Amino acid sequence: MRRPTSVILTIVSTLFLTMAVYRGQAAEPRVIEIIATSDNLFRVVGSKKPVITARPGETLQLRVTVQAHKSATTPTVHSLTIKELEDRGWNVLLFEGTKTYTLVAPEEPGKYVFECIVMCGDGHDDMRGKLVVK
Ligand SMILES: [Cu+2]
Repeated sequence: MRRPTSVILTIVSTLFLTMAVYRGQAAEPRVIEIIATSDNLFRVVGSKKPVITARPGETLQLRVTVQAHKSATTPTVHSLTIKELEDRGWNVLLFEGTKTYTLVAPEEPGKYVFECIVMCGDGHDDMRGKLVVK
């Protein structure tokens, strides 16, 4: 016969496992819709300015749509780069079409500029936005 302590341990660990599964489901990463427009600008859907707001350490799903250049003779390529967070994955090459990238906001509150670092043509110098962590 099993000892009462092991029965209790089994029940407690099952409970914790169940809670972990539920919390995982509740914490589905937020989806942020971003458009890299045909005139080389970032738009964040639902926001007047290209600003992403996140909580410290929040996991984000960036759903990025890249529109083809107006006079596209070569494939359209951009990047979404935060220079100070490059080593944490915030440097993705963007190609025409829609793709989702899972990235984690830094733990340090602040404003971080995201920008395109691929010379994409007119508008490139203004192709940026802000990640606001608070
Ligand atoms: Cu560019």
